[in-house]
Amino acid sequence: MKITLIYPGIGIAGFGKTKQFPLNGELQWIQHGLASIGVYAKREGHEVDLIDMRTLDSWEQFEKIITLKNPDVIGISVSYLDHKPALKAFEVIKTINPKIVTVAGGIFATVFPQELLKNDNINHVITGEGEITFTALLDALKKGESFPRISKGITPDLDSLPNIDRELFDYKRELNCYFAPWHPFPHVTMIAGRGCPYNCSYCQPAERSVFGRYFRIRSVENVIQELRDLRSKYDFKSITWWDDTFTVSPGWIYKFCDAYKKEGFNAEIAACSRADIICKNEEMIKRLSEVGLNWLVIGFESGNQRILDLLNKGTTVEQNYKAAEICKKHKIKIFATFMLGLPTETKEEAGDTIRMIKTIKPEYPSPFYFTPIPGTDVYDYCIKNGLLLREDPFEIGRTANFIPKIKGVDYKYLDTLTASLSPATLLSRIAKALFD
Ligand code: B12
Ligand code: SF4
Repeated sequence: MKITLIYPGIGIAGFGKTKQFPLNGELQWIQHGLASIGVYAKREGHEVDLIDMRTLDSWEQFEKIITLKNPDVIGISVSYLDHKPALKAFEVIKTINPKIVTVAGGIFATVFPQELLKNDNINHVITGEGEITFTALLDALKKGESFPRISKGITPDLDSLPNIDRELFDYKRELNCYFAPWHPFPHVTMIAGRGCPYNCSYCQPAERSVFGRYFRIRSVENVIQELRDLRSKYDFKSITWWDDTFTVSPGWIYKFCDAYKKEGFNAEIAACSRADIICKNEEMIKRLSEVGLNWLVIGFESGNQRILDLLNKGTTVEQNYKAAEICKKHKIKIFATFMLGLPTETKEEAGDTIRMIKTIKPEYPSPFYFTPIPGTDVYDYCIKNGLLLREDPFEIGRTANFIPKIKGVDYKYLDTLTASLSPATLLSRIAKALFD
């Protein structure tokens, strides 16, 4: 069967920006989900290619490509940010050839499948992890068998999945686009595990509706064999780990560091962690820094304990400050995310966050105005209390910007507060807002 996967990542920037902004990762990095589904289907004997809509110039060009390819099945990854172009793509496909079987998956499809089931241009919706069930659908179609309109993806054993097929995308774009400022090229992104054991209310339960309640991680051997393969193909010099909390299992990290060193890898590493994990595992952080970790993304979120508790973050203000000290001690640069303008946040509480940013002085400060993400507990709170400012409840816009998001927040005051931050912070604020 001929399968085309589509990454509709033009929700913010629109068509035709990839060449103009080679260092904007949102325009360049591959999407692991589609690269994983694609390679799995290929392994089972299907012919798979991919359209990355970010590289196209117009809907006319999209139409031409679909007409030319005329595949049997098209699978589209649907996120909130890209759900409009995704829906339009389904419509265009069905206008060109109603016989092409269309499949929707991804986080939007998982959290709000009923929104997609309403749409006649979509034949099947697969929720959760797609590798096994998408391929089962292809096998059924090949045999002329029926398949349910909606199915829940079977959770795969991560070690049994083939290495993702990065070259379904134009991979040189990711090789030449770092995540952590000034990381050397070639750069690759990696994922070791899926799921997160924490329960932050601005993130869950949406995230675990895709990956389940439990954190799963590939074996160290499995990860190392992928890195070996990437080294022989691309000789990479930096890695960004997309795992939500790369450092969640210290035992795994120690084993990984030993294997990474023994295999002679020396790429610089960026990964995500949490303040509480860093404070409880300073030795682990030291070990990671010894093998090349030089950037940690830490969601400090707030400098106020009531707000941290409201977010169910599971961390303390003291841990935020201490985690930053530990990173500095071990020469790890901090990519720090903060949220301002949360429901019920007072001016004093927002001030605590600004003070924290000024005290910690992260190398890359990323403070933004809180965006309620559909499928999360805080989003439900905002809906229940009529706080959303936007009319379309699925239109989240960019999280990384400074525009008003919810009612009851004095954004003018927050603008004044954030204006007092360092030029570096303001620069990152401008850079991040480029496409708004
Ligand atoms: C890496 C990442 C990014 C990168 C994206 C790089 C890229 N090109 O993919 C960057 C930094 C650019 C980014 C941006 C954003 N992100 Co982001 N991101 C992630 C992160 C950490 C990893 C994504 C990933 O690779 N996961 C692993 C793969 C294997 O999973 P997957 O993509 O979901 O795919 C599986 C299933 O969804 C399904 N599936 C996916 N597509 C399809 C298609 C079909 C046909 C089928 C059948 C199945 C299927 O099968 C796949 C394999 O099992 C996730 C958190 C997470 N752990 O997933 C957040 C996450 C997805 N991001 C999130 C958000 C909010 C954003 C932004 C809106 C932030 C912003 N800038 O404003 C944007 C939106 C970008 C967009 N175009 O949608 C949220 C989404 C929350 C929600 N409820 O929707 C998440 C869950 C983080 C969080 N915990 O809150 N992100
Ligand atoms: S914000 Fe991070 S730590 Fe919290 S639940 Fe989401 S992925 Fe897990």
